[in-house]
Amino acid sequence: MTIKDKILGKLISNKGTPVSGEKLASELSVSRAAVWKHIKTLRGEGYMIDSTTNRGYSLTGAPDLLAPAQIKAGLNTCIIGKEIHYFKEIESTNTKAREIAHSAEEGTVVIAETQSGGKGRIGRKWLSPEGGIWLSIILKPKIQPLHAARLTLLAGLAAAKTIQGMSIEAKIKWPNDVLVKGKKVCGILTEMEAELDRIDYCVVGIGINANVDTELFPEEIRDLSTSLEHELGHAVNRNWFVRRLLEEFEKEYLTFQKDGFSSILEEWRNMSGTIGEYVKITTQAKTIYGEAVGVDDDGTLVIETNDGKLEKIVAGTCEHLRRT
Ligand code: BT5
Repeated sequence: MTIKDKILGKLISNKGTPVSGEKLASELSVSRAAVWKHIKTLRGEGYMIDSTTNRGYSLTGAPDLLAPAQIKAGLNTCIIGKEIHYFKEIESTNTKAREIAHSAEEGTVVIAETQSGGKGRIGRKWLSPEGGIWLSIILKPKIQPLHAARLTLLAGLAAAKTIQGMSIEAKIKWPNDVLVKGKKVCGILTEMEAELDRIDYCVVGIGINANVDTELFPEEIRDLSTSLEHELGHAVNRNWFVRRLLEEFEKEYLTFQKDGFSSILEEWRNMSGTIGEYVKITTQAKTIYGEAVGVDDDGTLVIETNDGKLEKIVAGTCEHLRRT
């Protein structure tokens, strides 16, 4: 964390009560002039900071930014989000997370206000304008690489539960989308580096259309997507949402490591919008139509095809179709 973020953190935790420049300087081992310089920078970024002679600095207003100090104030986690790397703009938080993953602690988060090259699966693009939540979590799970898909389901469950917590009915579309009224509000991209029998790291990227105007999206995506702001009729407090999301994610992740995947999978099934749907599955090799009848222990989707055969789909794109 930079000195500037530390100063902001102290002002936030003081909840509007002034803290003296001298105290800040001695606690952070910098000069009072340096404290003053950082206060000026924070003001330039939109933080409203009063200064009163003899009493010090107090925070009276903050801009709607996902700055680490703002997220961390009140974040109740042990590993996820202990370290947060923040960018106003970045190509892709997943790409950045992969760059730093080897030396990063498990749970480190990369978050950005906008992404210029947000990534979807298999080379697809992810639109990431201002107002959204675009973040990646670095994980070092002690699981077999072939079980890594479970992390995508776990992340989808955490995102869906966080959205549901705002009284918005969220459903998970296999394998990695969260839908509201059939429209995509969140996408997940899990990437990993692994040996045959061991994961070096996984990066779980989560994109949420929080306060995003999806009407401005290109036509082919517009009607298939929605945002939390649109569903609620008002903007969401993104810092609050990120805290809840990281807390929910950590809860699921710790359960997964301690007790295995079965309870997560059961909750996932309960929130699944795919099971019971008539679907079109496109994999690298083929296209399959049928009813989604289940998801097995590894997150593999089971389809009953029109001729009654069961097909297991490990990876692919799923479309919910209406039965004719
Ligand atoms: C995904 O891929 O849904 C994974 C999205 C992951 C995004 C996060 S943001 C943080 C992290 N950093 C990254 O660079 N990525 C991750 P997929 O299932 O392939 O869906 C991609 C498709 O969703 C696109 O081809 C569009 O049709 C559609 N799409 C693109 N942007 C969207 C948006 N903002 N909201 C809804 N749909 C979108």
